[in-house]
Amino acid sequence: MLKAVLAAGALVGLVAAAGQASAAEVQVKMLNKGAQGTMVFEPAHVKLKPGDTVRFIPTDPGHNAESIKGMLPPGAQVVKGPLSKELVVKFDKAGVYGLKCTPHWGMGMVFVAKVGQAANLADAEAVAAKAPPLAKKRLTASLAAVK
Ligand SMILES: [Cu+2]
Repeated sequence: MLKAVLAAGALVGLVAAAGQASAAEVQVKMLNKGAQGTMVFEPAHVKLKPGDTVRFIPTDPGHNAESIKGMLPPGAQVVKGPLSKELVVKFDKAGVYGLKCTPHWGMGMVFVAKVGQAANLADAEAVAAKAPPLAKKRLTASLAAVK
């Protein structure tokens, strides 16, 4: 009996280890109002491993997720999701990624993902510095948070 319990425990351990090795999915809500204010991605920043995905969920309609020009690693795919639709983005290449909601860029609706080592962090910070004031504020905070 004890032997069987130990075997079952070992099996659970193996399954858990396999789960950690495979890609993870993070869910990000697109909201009119969240804990950090109006027009937000929630969470506003995440740390990922290469191959992980983010599912952008249109909890409130009228939002999307689009790559911010110059805020993605060299060779990474530019994304532009449709308004009010769910979008799943796979982050294959290491680096820092900035995304925005197209209609609410000026209101600071931005998102940052750091995947593995962020070799392009200085470039991303330079882009953030030139963003509209609210976007700049949130991008700068998120870039600092994932550093
Ligand atoms: Cu929006």
